[in-house]
Amino acid sequence: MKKKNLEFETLLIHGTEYNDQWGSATVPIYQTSTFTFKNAQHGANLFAGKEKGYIYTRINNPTIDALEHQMAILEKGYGGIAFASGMAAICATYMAILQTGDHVISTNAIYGASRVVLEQWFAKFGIKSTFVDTSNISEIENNITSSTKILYIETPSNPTVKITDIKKASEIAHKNNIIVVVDNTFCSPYLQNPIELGADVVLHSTTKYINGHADVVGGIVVTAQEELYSKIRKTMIYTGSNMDPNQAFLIMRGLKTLALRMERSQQNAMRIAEFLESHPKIKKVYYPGLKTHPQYELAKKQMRGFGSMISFEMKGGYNAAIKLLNNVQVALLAVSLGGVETLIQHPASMTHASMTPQAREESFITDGLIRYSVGIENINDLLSDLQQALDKV
Ligand code: LCS
Repeated sequence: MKKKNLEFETLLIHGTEYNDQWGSATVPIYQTSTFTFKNAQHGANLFAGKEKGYIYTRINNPTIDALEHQMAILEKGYGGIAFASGMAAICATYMAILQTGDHVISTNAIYGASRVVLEQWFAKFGIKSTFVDTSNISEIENNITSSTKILYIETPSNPTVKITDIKKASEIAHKNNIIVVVDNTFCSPYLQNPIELGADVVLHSTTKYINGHADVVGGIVVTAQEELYSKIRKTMIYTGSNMDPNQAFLIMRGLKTLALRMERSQQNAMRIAEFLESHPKIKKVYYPGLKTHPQYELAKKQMRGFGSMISFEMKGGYNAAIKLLNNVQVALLAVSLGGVETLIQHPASMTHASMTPQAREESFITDGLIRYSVGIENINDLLSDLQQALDKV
C-alpha cells in the first residue's frame, strides 16, 4: 500500500521511510558526526551526487532524514529541510531567496523575532521589508513593488491569531512572481496545509506543536518544488544551521501524538475562549473559533479546526495583566507554545518586546494583552485556575 494513501493519523505513526538491518520499530539516533566510505571511489561518488548515502551530519543524517521525509509527506510538499530552530529555518529561507535590493512583504503581527530579523538584520544587507495586515488582501496588493520577492505570511498570527487567506494571497503573489512563504507553526499540518492552498514554502518552529512537549527546540522547512528545496538545503549546509540527531529523534517521538494533542487542546481552547469572552474583566478575546473573530468564516474554511492559541485583552490594561500572570497556578508562566502544558505570557514585555512600540501598536499588541497557549490538561482545572486568578485582579 502506498504511504500517500494513508490517513493523516496513520502517517504520524508510519510516515517515515526508514529501514535498518535490525528492523527497529522506531528510528534510531545516529549519534555520529561523520560516515565512513566503503572506498575512495564511494566517497567521491557521494560528493559528486552520483550515489545516495550519508557523508557528514551537517549535510544529512539518517535520523534527521527520517523527520524531513515525514514532514514533507504531512505537509504535502516536495522535500523537508530540518534546522536547529524555527528562527534558523526562517533565516535560511530568506538567505536562500533574497539578494540586495529585494523587498519582502510580511504579516505585521508575527512572532517578534521573525519581524526583527528583517528590520534589523536583513536590512543591513539592503533588503527592504514592509509589514502589513495580510488578512486584508488589498494591503498586500497595494504594497507590491517590482522588487518584491517574498510574501511572508503567518496565519494564525502570533499573538493576535489573525487569519490570512492563503489561497487568495498566493494567487496575487504568483501573478507578480512573488514566492509565498507560510509560517504554519500555530496550525501544524493537522489543521492546515499551506502548499495545497498555493504556498511555495511552509515552515514551522517544531519547538511547538510538532514536538509538543516543551523539551526540544527545532525548525523545519517544506517546499512545494525541487528548486527551492535545493537552494534552502544548500543554505542550511553552508550556514551550519542543521538540526542534530537527538533533536530529530525527540521531535519524531512527539509528532506521533500530534493529532491526539491537537484535538484535545483545541477542545479545551474553545471552552476557555467562551469562558473568557463572557468574563467581565476581559475586554476582548482573540480566538478564530469565536463567531466574533473577524475571520471566523475564513478560519472555518481554511483550517480543519481552530487550534489552541488564544489572546485576550484585560480591561484593566497592564496592571491587570500582570496581576493575572502572577496568580495563575496551573498554567505555567512561560513563553513558547503548542505543548501539552498550558502556558501563559505577556507579549508586550516578553515574546514581542524586541519589536518597536510603534510596531506593537500597529499590530494590536497592547500592554493589557495576554497570550494563552492551551494544553491538554483537564478543562475543569484550567477554568478554575483562570477563575481564581481573575478573582484576584
Ligand atoms: N514562528 C513562530 C510562529 C513562532 O511562534 C516562533 C517562536 C518561531 C517561528 C521561532 O521558532 P524557534 O526558533 O523559537 O523555534 N515563538 C515563540 C513564542 O511565541 N514564544 O517563545 C518562542
